[in-house]
Amino acid sequence: MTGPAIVTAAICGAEVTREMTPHLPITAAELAEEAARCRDAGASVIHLHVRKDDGTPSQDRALFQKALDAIRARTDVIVQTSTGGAVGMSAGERAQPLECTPPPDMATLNAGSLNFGDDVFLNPFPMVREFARRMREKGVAYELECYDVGHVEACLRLAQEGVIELPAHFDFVLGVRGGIQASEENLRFLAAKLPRGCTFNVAGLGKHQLPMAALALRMGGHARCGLEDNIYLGKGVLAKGSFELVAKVAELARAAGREVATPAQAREILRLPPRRT
Ligand code: KMH
Ligand code: ZN
Repeated sequence: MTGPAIVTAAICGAEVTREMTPHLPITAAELAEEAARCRDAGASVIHLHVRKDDGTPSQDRALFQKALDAIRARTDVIVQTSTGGAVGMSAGERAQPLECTPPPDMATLNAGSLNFGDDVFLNPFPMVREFARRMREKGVAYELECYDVGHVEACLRLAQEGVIELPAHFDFVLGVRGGIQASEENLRFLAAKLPRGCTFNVAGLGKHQLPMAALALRMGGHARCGLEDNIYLGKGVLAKGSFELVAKVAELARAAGREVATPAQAREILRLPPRRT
């Protein structure tokens, strides 16, 4: 596969704080500014979390609406809202971005539970089924978040149940303490599990972000980067924003002989309808 490569920018997340990096966008205006910078650097998808003004992670519908409106006014990127939120949030809290108008193009669908550092990130099957149902109802495409091999197998089972449809777009999150770790062997093992026609994205955590992106791009997959997963551009050097990481991943894509996908090309690859207005 040598088609265009989708670069997803995870610009905010729920765990990174301003104490860890002063470059974290928090308000709707900052998120929109960062989304536009990432688009200029080569991102076609923005993975979006929101925060309260004091930086606390939130899944509040009104905050998502404000951020979505601000991003849509600035740039044509595909916005993928989180339904993962932060550990400990209830299903009701987490599902709120699906209620925005118009709904987001995409949302994450977390495929299974796991230890998440010293916490537990809960995604029991009834919750996954309900989130998938709501996404279908709203016409929101899902990216299947898999933190371990069992999550990929769970997706295949959910497809057999008719909860999700294949082919679908997967995100392999590699390196959570409690999930599958970031290595070439693991990524190849996960990718080999996908049925024909499925696409995958790789989100390597911390120092694994750029090497795993490079590998995924050589394998014909897509790559996610950004401050949600990694705040460093190099050893001890903070990225001035997710856009610097996007620029690096875009270079890696070109080095792998891939064109960097525009939002229109990404829509085609991800089987998304035209941009909502
Ligand atoms: N913050 C993590 C616990 C998602 O966005 O869907 C979950 C997460 C996944 O970030
Ligand atoms: Zn996230």
